[in-house]
Amino acid sequence: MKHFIIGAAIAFALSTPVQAAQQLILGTITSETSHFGVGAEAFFDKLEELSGGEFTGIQAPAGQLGGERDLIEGLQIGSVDLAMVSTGPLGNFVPEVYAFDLPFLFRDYDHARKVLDGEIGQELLKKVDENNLVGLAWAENGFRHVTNNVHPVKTPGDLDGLKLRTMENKVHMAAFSGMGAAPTPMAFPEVFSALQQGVVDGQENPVTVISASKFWEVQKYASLTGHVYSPAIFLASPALFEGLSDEQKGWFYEAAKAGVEANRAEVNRLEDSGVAMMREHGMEVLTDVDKAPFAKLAEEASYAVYTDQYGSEMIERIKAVK
Ligand code: EAX
Repeated sequence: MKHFIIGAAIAFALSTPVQAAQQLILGTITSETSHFGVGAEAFFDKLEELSGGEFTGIQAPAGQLGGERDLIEGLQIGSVDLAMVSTGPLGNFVPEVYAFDLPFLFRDYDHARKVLDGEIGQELLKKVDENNLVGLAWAENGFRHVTNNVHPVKTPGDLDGLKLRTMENKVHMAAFSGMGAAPTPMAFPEVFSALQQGVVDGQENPVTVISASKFWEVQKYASLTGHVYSPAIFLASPALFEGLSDEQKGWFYEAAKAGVEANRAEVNRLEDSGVAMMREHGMEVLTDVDKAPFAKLAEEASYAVYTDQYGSEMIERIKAVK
């Protein structure tokens, strides 16, 4: 079953009083068929199944309800029921989560998924819950790569002076300043037009987002720097969640697990096919990037953003997960 509506229908759904908590809206900022959209569909399918139809839901995709920061603020005040967002702006609300945004910390997808699904991930979900949000499960955005319109990025020197859109994330901004770029934080819904108009030269996102957003229409060069593993997260509003019974809450946690499974499967699919798709649409994609010089500069410039406040124990724990 399709669980998304667009445009005016969103306003109608938001304004139409429905039987309490019967129809829920889940906000994302990528398309309804993206790795987030696929996850949201699986979430609602499972929630409907477990609740025997007591809970149904619709996506508000592609930034219909604003950027990720807006979605998180909406969850906190109760104007948004559910959201599936990257951790980009989440550190502004739950600073401990910045640990997951540190550049070149995660070795690969297997390492990242083991950390997020293990005790460290559970610990940080509890930190999310302590900040007027409900963390249902860690999902996945993907390893982030640099794209731009000026020239191929082979070495950090190629980043010198590039105006690069980043998420509203102070770890990422510090990392790119350290690598020589000029980081420009911006909410995702503004990125495509900013690239089109040349307000920024480039941006950085996983293959999943590059393909879902058709960035090849406004970006010429891509370099698979893989500089950050970008988690995502299923979030619920405390206003919604606190009104549920323990059994009903269990349905939401189970539905989020089903959503993560579908989301990660889509990330795997796009990681396999995304580079070819980017090339088919005219992008020049550099795949054999020497990451070491990028990692040195990025770590020197950004790890202190986290360790100054929390020390390096969590970093060592994450590295120790095999
Ligand atoms: O959540 O803002 C970003 O670049 C995010 O990676 C994207 O919106 C997916």
